[in-house]
Amino acid sequence: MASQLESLNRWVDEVARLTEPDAIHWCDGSDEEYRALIEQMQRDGTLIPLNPKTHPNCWLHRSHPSDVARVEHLTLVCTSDPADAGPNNHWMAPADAHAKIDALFAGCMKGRTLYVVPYCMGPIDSPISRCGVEITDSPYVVANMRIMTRMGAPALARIEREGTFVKGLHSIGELDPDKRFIMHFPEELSIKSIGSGYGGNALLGKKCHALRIGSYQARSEGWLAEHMLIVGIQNPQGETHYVAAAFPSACGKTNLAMLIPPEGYREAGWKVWTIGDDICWMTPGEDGRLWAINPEAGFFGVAPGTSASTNPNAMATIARDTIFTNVALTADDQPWWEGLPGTPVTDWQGRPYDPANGPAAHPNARFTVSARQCPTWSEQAEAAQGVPISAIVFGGRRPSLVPLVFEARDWAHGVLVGAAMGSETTAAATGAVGVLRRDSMAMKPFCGYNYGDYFAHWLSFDQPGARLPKIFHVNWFRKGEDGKFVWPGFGDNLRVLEWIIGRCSGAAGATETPIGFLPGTDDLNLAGLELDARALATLFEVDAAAWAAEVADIGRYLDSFGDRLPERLRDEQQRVAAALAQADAPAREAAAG
Ligand code: SAT
Ligand code: MN
Repeated sequence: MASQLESLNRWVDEVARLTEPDAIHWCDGSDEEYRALIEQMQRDGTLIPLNPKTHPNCWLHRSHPSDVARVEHLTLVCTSDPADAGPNNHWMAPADAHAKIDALFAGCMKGRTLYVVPYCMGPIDSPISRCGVEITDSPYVVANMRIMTRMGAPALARIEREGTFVKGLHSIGELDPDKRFIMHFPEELSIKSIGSGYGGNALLGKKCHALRIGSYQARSEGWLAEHMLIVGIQNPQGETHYVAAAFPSACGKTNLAMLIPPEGYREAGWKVWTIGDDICWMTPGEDGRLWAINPEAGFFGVAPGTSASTNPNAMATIARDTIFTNVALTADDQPWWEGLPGTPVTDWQGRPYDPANGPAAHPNARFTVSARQCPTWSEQAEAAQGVPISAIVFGGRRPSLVPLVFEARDWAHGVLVGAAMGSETTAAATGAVGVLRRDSMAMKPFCGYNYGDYFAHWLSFDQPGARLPKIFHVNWFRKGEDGKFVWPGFGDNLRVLEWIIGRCSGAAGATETPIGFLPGTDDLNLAGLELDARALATLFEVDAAAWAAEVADIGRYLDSFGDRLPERLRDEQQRVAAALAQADAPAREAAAG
C-alpha cells in the first residue's frame, strides 16, 4: 500500500534510494500488524516476554547501554538564521546539517525493513491535532509509536485529506554515539534522527514533533505547544476544572496527572481525571478561553520510583500490555526497579544483579503504555475541541526561598513566573548551596525557536476578549532547617489544586505580596494534615530581601536573550523588583535604626 498523496510517495522513494532498505512496509496500525511485529521482535531477541501470569502481554526491551536517554548536545535546531534558533538551542546551518546527516543515512537500511509510520498527534478528528509520518528502520520504534500516537490508516487518511504532514526520518544507524544526531528543520517541518533508538530521540512524534517542531508551528499559527500535563479536578458538586502544569524532568508530572485524593477528599466526592502527563497543545477558542488536547495517546513514563505508594494508578496502568525498557527482572520474570518490593536477579543489561554494578534498573528505565489503561483516564482526552484550561501551573524543585504556591497577578506576570522557573540541585559532595538551573516553562530542551520570541508569543495571547487561565507557581520541594521536605506532596497536592481552582472561580481568598497572591493559612484546606506552625511559616514565607536577589538574577537571565527579549517582560521584571524594594525598605530602615 503506497499513499494517494504524491508528495508522500515521492519522499518515501527518495528516502529508500538514500537508505537502501531490503523491504518497505506501510503501517496500517492494525492489531494483526502489532502482533506480527511483537512476534518478530521476540524471535530476534529485541523483546523478552515477561511473566504472562502477572504481566500479560508485557515485554522487556534492553537498549544499547550507551543509548538510554535524550542527548541534548547532539540535538540541533537548524534554521536559516542562527538567531531564530536562539541561545537556548544548538544550531547548524540547514544545508550543512542535511549534508552531514544524509552521509550517515546513505545505505544505512541495507538488510533492514523501512517502516512508513503515519501518525496523528491528538484525537483523530480534532482541529487542534497535527499529523506526521515517521520513516524508521526500528520495529521497536514502530511498536512504541503505535502506543504513543494515533498511528496507521486513519492518520494516513487525514494526511491525504490535508496534504501536509511533518516529515520524520529515523534510523538506529550503528547506535554509535559518535554518529548520532537529532536534527530539526522547523522551516521545512522536518526531522532527521540517526544513531539512537531511545524514546525522545527516536519516537519522533513526541519531543521532536509535538514540542520542537510543534512549538514552531504553534507560533506561526497562534497556539501553544507546551511541556505540560493536563489533569481534571472534579469537585463534590460535579464540576470539573482542567489544569495544565509544567515541571522540569523528575518533578513528578506523571504522579500529579494521576493523583489520588487524600481520604477526606475522596469521602467528600473529589475525583481526579487524567488527560495527559507530558505534552499539552492549547489554542484560543471562540469563547476566549484556551482549549487543550494531549497530543499523545500513551505514557512513556519513568519506572524507578513508581510504586503502589507513590503512584498506584500508574501501577494499575502498567499491569498488562506494556513495553518496559531497561528495567531489571525478578526470578519469575516480573519487571523490577528501585522502589518496588521484591528482589531483582537480573539487571537492566541482562547481567546477574550485583549492587557493585549500580542500580538494577537503569535510572531512566521506562514503560510505554496506552493512556486508556489508566484507571483515571478521562474520555475528554478524545474530545475534538479539547478541554478548557482554568489554570496554568509552573513548578520547579526549590528547596529554599519559593513558597508552596502563589498566583501571578495577571498574564504578563505569569509569563515572567514561567520564564523564571527552574530547579535547584545541591552540590552533594560539598553540601554547598544549590545551583539553580533556569528552565523556562520546562521547555529548555524542547523549544524549537529563540526563547525571546517564545516569551513574546506567550505574551501575545493577552488580547481584548481573551479569558485566559490564571497562572500559578507551586513548589512541592521546600525544605526545612532539618533538610527534610516540609510539604508531604503526592495526594496532598490536591489541597493546593483546590485553592488554585477556588481562585479561578472566585471562591478562595488570598493575600497580596510583591511576588503575587498567596493563600492565607485559612484559605488552604489543611484538615487531617499534621503541619506545625513552623512548617506553615516556612511554606508561606516571602523573604523580600532574598526575593530581591532572586528577581535581580532573573533580570540577568532575561538579559541573555538580548534584543529578542520582549520589552514587556523586562518591564514586568522591573515592576516586581520595585515592589520588593518597597516591601524591604521598612525592614532595612528598622535594621539601620
Ligand atoms: O525525552 S523523552 O520523551 O524520551 C523522556 C523525557 O525526557 O520526558
Ligand atoms: Mn517530558
